[in-house]
Amino acid sequence: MNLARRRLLGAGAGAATALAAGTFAALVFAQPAEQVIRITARKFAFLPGEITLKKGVPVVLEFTALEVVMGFSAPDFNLRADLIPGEVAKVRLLPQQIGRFEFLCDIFCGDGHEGMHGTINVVA
Ligand SMILES: [Cu+2]
Repeated sequence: MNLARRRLLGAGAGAATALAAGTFAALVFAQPAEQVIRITARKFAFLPGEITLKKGVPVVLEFTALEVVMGFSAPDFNLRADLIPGEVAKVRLLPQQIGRFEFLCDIFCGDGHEGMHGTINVVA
């Protein structure tokens, strides 16, 4: 066995270890390019307020807050992010279950904050 081939096999074994250790990361690489969904957070709504995703298809949610610091929280997916004006907050999501799931703003952003929520609709 020549050295180059041995190196190649070594790299393969390393990748297998990485697959076992970091299944999520490996999964992201194995999937087709992620769909990007842009969501704007403003007083006092997410726009769009409902997003429809396909089960098993990874997406990146890109949030922009227009006025003040806001939060994105999707408890059913164990996801949250701070949404800071002037920055784009990226949240990766791989929906595994069909259904309708609420997300909300979890940083007080003014009167009307309590009504600031939206729906992630996961379909087959
Ligand atoms: Cu808020």
